[in-house]
Amino acid sequence: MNRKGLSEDEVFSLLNMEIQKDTSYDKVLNAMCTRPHPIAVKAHMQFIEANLGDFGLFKGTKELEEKVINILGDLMGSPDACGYITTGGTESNIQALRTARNLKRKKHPNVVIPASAHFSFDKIADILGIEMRKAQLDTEFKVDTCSVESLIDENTIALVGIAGSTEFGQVDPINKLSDLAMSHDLFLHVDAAFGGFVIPFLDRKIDFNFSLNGVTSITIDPHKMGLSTIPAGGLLFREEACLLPLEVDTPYLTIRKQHSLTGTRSGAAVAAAYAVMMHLGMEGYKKIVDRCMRMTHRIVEGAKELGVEPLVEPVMNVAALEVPELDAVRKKLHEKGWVTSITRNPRGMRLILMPHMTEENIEVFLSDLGDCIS
Ligand code: 0PR
Repeated sequence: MNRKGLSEDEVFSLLNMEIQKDTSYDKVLNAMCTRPHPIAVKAHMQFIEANLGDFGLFKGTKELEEKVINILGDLMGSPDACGYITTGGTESNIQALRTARNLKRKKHPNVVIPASAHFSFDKIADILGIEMRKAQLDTEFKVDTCSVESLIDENTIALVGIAGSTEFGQVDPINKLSDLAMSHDLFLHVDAAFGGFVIPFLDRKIDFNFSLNGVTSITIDPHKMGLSTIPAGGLLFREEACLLPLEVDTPYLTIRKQHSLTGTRSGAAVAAAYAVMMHLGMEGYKKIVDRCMRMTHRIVEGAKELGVEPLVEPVMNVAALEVPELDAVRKKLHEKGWVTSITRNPRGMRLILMPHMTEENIEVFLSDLGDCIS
């Protein structure tokens, strides 16, 4: 640390130098985060001091968190759902499976997850000492429920389904997983970190949430398609009893108990999530999702015109394309400023059409893609 403090101007000139190295979202097609809505940013700044780690001091912010959980629960098919605002999908997934592990009390617990599960489940295996059994996918990259069933044994504590997979934006057959979970008396966690703010607004109706009786917990992230500020993840449980295994005593705080993984916790992100959800409402999110889906279909159609086929017809705002000489094409696109990413199996180009993308830029991208593959 420097011995003498710098002036505000000096500090900001240092910050301004660094922020220029960050990528602006304009040509970013690999991210599941986006520019937060201006109202979320304003609310975040207003609540910048609020620490929900000791929510007895921040009663208003705590009330906002309860309202956010009610709104998310309502969106996920159960206004009575309970939970809390986490730092993101990773923490929500950890905490959901921690509950399952603590409730089921197996010596060598395992969880059956789709092969398409996010890498946060590899972290969970390590942290919680749970074996992750990866079930195969079908030809559309949804989990194959026969493969799931074949992996269940007496040490299985939970199943996981993905509603909006990271690589393909695919939705697993949650209704079938729900039946399996109920018939085997298992916990069913649905990772809708990305899909939670998309699927309810699609024209095609897909069952994936608490409306299915076997679903016990859901991850749904305001800081992805919810357009809120980072860090805002959502963890929802169908029943209050699922929160109990997460409880610890907090003797020297203004509160008696805490359920969160982190101690100190951003109240600003909670206020931001509340503000943007109240501002946009169902109609606002529907418009955003409609626009992202239009851009997704346009990119797939435009790619087809160039002879590039999709690996699967998009369900959500994720396009996966079978691009020849993928690495070379991605490198050339990167030289033109485009940030793309990949699907692993099969290998393809993965493009996520987030709200920061524009219809005009999609046309520029398609023209650049044409140049790069020819
Ligand atoms: N579950 C699913 C289905 C996800 O897609 C992700 C993240 C997570 C859980 C974990 O969420 P957190 O990152 O909030 O803990 N999916 C993206 C990914 O890892 C996140 C992302 C966001 C990637 C912005 C890039 C980026 O620029 O690919």
